[in-house]
Amino acid sequence: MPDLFAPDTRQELRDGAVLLRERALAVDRALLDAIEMIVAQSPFRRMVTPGGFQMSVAMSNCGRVGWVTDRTGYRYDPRDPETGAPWPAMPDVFRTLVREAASEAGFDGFAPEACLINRYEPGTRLSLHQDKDEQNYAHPVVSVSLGLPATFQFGGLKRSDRPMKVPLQHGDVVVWGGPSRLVYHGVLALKDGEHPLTGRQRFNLTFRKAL
Ligand code: MD3
Ligand code: FE
Repeated sequence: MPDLFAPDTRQELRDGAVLLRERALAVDRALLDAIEMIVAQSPFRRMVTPGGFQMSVAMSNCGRVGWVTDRTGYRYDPRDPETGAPWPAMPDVFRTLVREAASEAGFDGFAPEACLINRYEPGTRLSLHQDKDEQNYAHPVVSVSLGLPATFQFGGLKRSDRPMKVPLQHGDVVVWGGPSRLVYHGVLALKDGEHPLTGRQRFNLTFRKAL
């Protein structure tokens, strides 16, 4: 019998997009410690788009390849262009969480080789875009939010489709698969605040099967 009073931790945002509220809470400190280790090797940096604009989001990566942008375009690169070294390895705590969350959303065996780490500070935003630099859209994208809350926007397959707004909070995990894999999405300017674990920052981990 379904428990009518159970908190609705699992929410289908649209076709193929499943929000698992607070799914990462049990490992939040381990995730933040791992981010700290990663950015000690490959520091956060604000990359430049092919159009010549500097992004307000600061980024780093871990895993076999990392997402980068510069004047020549977007790509997945096995090396950090800033250091010339391979990206730090993907920590087991990332791998396990994301594999389990994907499975709960209906995608068994999700083994991403890329993890993009986004850092937001008050005022930072990410304009509407599609994630299209991967080889195979049959795999989902999984995102994990940590720290200050943000308002996430997602629309449809056309930029002109009116976006919906969803608050994403500390510990929330979203799995974007199937018909949702190519929807336009973005993040509104981060409001100022103070989070007990991250201070005036929000981090977002985005896991992709890139190759
Ligand atoms: C829907 N990151 O890194 S997470 C990105 O909060 C990105 O930093 C945002 O968009 C952030 O590309 C949003 C939620 C998300 C991530 C990837 C998606 C939603 C997505 C890919 C396809 C569809
Ligand atoms: Fe994206």
